[in-house]
Amino acid sequence: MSRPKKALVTGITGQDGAYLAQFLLRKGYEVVGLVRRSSSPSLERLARLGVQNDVKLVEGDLGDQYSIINAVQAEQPAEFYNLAAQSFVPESWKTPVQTGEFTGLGVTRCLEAIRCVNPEIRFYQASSSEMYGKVLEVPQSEETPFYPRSPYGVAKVYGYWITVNYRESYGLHSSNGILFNHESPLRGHEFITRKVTSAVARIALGLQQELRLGNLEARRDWGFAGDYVEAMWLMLQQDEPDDFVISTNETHTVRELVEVAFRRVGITDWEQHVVIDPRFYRPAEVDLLIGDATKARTRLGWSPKVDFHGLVEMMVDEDIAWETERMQLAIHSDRLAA
Ligand code: NAP
Ligand code: F7E
Repeated sequence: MSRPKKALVTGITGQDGAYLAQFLLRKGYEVVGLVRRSSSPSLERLARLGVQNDVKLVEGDLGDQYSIINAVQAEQPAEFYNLAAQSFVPESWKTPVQTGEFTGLGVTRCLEAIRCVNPEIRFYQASSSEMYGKVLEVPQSEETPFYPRSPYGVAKVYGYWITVNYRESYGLHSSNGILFNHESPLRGHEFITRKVTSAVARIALGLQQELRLGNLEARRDWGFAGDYVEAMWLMLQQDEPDDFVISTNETHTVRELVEVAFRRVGITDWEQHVVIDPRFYRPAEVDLLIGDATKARTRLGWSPKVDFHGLVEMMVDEDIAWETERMQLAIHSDRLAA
């Protein structure tokens, strides 16, 4: 019997890392996750998908070249998925140097590890639609020039080009997935979709009154993370490395997102609950993102399964279930304490 393929995944504790780990395990892979040292690493997302005991964790940091070489040397994976990054756009104006260090230079450290240890390892880089920023074309495809609008977007442009460069300089099988926004019940609470769906759940349950937001007119092309990790894997199964846009080819405003989420819990006068707060506006905004994933559809045979309404409703429903469970736990522990 042949040995299972092994994949090394950075960012395994994040949203995409959890879904990718689950996807690869179902395909029969051995999954190794690179995690940075912490007194208590957060395995909550892996646990919510029921896979926390099925992945092996090794210590490493995108800021530390030696730790990545060490992990690659010890594990000898067939595939390397680089999902780790400082990924929250507003944070990148507060910590531009650190964002450049991890989100940008971190990619070179991964590629260097592959080049030094085993250039046959296939590499996936988590590139982003934020690279299009102040868009020069609508919709955006693999041919659209980049114009990033945040230190995060700038760092991702660096990561994109170094991935192309190692492919061209050293013949590595290194590919960029240019992923548009993708969300899920595991999304971090600071991102707009989860911020809205968790607040809507709490408002519906009487736990919160208002929701403070920034620009309601910004548009995004939102898909489901569970669908997008399949595209990452497909890229590494191709004979030749390449770059692919992954998107739904639909765009919606933040306002629509808010309306759909409140409607799910039967609230139509949502304006009563929403407060516009200038703190959530950005120094430079990305106004209109809409992807053209024709190349992924035709070459990879990939298409998204969950649409915008399905996604928002799934997230609201899971947040209601989650908040209800927390309330019940709190009541139970109060009773025990009494
Ligand atoms: P996420 O939930 O924010 O997860 C980020 C992951 O990176 C976490 O596991 C985090 O670990 C890890 N990390 C951060 N700095 C690190 C470091 N110095 N060393 C090692 N690990 C580090 O992000 P996501 O939404 O899953 O996104 C995955 C990747 O896709 C990111 O590169 C993101 O920029 C990119 N991307 C995301 C989207 C999207 O819409 N979700 C779209 C395009 C591209 P800790 O648990 O230790 O913090
Ligand atoms: O913002 C607007 C905000 O923070 C979406 C990351 O995964 O996707 C993500 O980056 C939009 C922006 O995601 C609030 O101005 C309004 O226009 O959910 P977000 P993002 O910045 O698009 C890309 C593809 C990535 O690569 C990133 O890693 O929503 N917005 N009011 C708000 N956004 C937030 N966060 N909070 C608000 O209150």
